[in-house]
Amino acid sequence: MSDRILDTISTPEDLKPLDGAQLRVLAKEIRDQLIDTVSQTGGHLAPNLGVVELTLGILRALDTPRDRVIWDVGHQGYVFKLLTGRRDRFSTLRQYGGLCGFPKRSESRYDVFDTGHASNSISVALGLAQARDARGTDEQIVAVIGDGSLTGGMAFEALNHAGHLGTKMIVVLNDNEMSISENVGALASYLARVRLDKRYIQLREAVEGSIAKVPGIGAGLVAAGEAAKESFKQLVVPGMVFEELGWKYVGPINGHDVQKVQDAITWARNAEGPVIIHMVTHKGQGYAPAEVSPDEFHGIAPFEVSTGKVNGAKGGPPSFTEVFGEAIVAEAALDERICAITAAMPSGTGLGRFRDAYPDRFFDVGIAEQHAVGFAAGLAVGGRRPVVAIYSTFIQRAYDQIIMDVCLQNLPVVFALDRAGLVGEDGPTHHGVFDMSFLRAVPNLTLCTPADEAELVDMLHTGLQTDGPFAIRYPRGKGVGVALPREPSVLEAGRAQVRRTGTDVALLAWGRMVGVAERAAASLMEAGVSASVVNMRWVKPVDMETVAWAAQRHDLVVTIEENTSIGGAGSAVLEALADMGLTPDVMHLGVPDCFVTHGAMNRLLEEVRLTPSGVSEAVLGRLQRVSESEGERHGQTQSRRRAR
Ligand SMILES: Cc1ncc(C[n+]2csc(CCOP(=O)(O)OP(=O)(O)O)c2C)c(N)n1
Repeated sequence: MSDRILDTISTPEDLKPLDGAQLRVLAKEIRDQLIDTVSQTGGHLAPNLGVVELTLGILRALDTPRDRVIWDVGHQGYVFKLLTGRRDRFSTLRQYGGLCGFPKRSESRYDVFDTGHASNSISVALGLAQARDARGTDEQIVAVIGDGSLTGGMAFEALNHAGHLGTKMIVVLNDNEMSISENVGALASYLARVRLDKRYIQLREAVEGSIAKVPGIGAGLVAAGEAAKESFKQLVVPGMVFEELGWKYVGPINGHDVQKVQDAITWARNAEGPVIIHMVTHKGQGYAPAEVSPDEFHGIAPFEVSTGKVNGAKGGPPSFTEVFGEAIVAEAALDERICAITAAMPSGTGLGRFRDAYPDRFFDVGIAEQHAVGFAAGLAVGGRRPVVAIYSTFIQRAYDQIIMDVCLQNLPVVFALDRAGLVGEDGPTHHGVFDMSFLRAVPNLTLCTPADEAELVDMLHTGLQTDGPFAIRYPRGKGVGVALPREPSVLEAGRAQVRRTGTDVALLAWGRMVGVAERAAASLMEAGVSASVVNMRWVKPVDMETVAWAAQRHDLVVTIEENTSIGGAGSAVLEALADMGLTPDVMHLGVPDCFVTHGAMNRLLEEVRLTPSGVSEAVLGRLQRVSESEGERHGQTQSRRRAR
């Protein structure tokens, strides 16, 4: 029998009788559990280690699930999951069929909102608070947002709106000075001043105390009116920026002290209007390797607990991300106009070397994808050659800026869209399966996808030589192991590469699906079906000539893309066929019209049948149906003839 306190916590109510000593033991048990599980499943370790006491304090002060907690991004919600009835399933975290790595309403009634993309929690909380007021109920609404996520425009927009409405709600600002990497921006510097400058706090206490005590002066100051009071406050009150926006500011508070967290929330729940509580925490708290490298342990693959080293064989081909990171440094050496922009993900997008080599040409704009694209547009108008490196899923935030700020004006901005396609354990909030559909609708944009890492180098080079918007989408994970070009080449836009010529079926594939098509062709061959394989390379412009060749020389044309099957590369082929008046038998394979769950990448590719066997079975099934229906037609014709 376990004697862990953690094993006695079935609901947050079980936390309430615990005393300070028991809470400290529980916090240690939670950290051990987090480390143990995430070392096996991989996941967001450092953010969760940093919010153990903060989560305990919130849950003790509130009455959940009646009171509502919204976790911004949601990657720091593991502790919440452990304490809200999901401890027994915690080992299934991020596994196929197991607990999601982010809040999920379908998983628990404690999860109020499915999050994954940053900076929307205050908006959602405000909506919930307005709905509560309209209903006339009195539950508390709490958004927990990190200092990194507070850099996102949506968070500012919501602060602005809520401050104006004066709606009762609580924002817990979890300030650990880190986004994934070090947090950036003027607001981060402001928070640092508030956090670090003890003089603010001492001065505030001293001055507030003395004003109250000295007869005449304190009263005189108040009598001098609001203006004097406000300018005086500005000097001495931390968090004045928030106060000016209509929020009550509380803090800074030690977010590793459960009692202090609990007291602050309890105070805020009785206050009028919107309250922001500034809590200071340490990312990675309690596990030395994560404390030393909180960025590496932000999201980590399975690792060895004693050393903090990631498991698995080193070596093998470099990842697409690494190849991009090297290629852009090489390009920048030859063209001083080239700039690189990341939205808070310098290492995730492979820009670490660029940042070190060209600090003046490197911009981390914070979690601000819309601004990143608008900013790139300005750079381009000013004669620079910006490369915006953003994951496929997060560029969704900047669709309007892509259309209006970049493409309408045909500006030379290169979009390097990493993590395109399925991404595995992070699940539906992170799969990059829409970009081909929403990007190919935009005029002036060229859109391509490399089948291997060598092509990525050439495509980046091609993009930088192109006088107009250019997007490259490439997948998470390792390349296929081909040699990289010594000198990158310019590829002809809209020219596909035929990799194998057959007679029965044409497999037209994009990106990582080219390798899948090649393997499918090999197994089709064994089944007596001869397949051509084309690396289509370009989504826009699509290669009309090759599409026509495929249609005219094969019984069946099959399109294969790691993107939603709606409106993507396969649709481009269908449109091309329609435009050319060609009507071959076509099969259209892609991610089905649903949100694909989380789990190991291979498992997910299997689920959507984008594997060699999935493709070959689909092709054989179709050929079989075609021959059966032809047989039927043939049979009908025969019997009609006989009847005549
Ligand atoms: C729109 C969007 N862009 C980028 C990301 C990737 N991302 C996930 S967490 C994170 C940093 C969040 O920092 P913070 O809010 O301070 O939380 P912490 O991890 O420090 O607790 C980033 C950039 C995202 N989830 N959503």
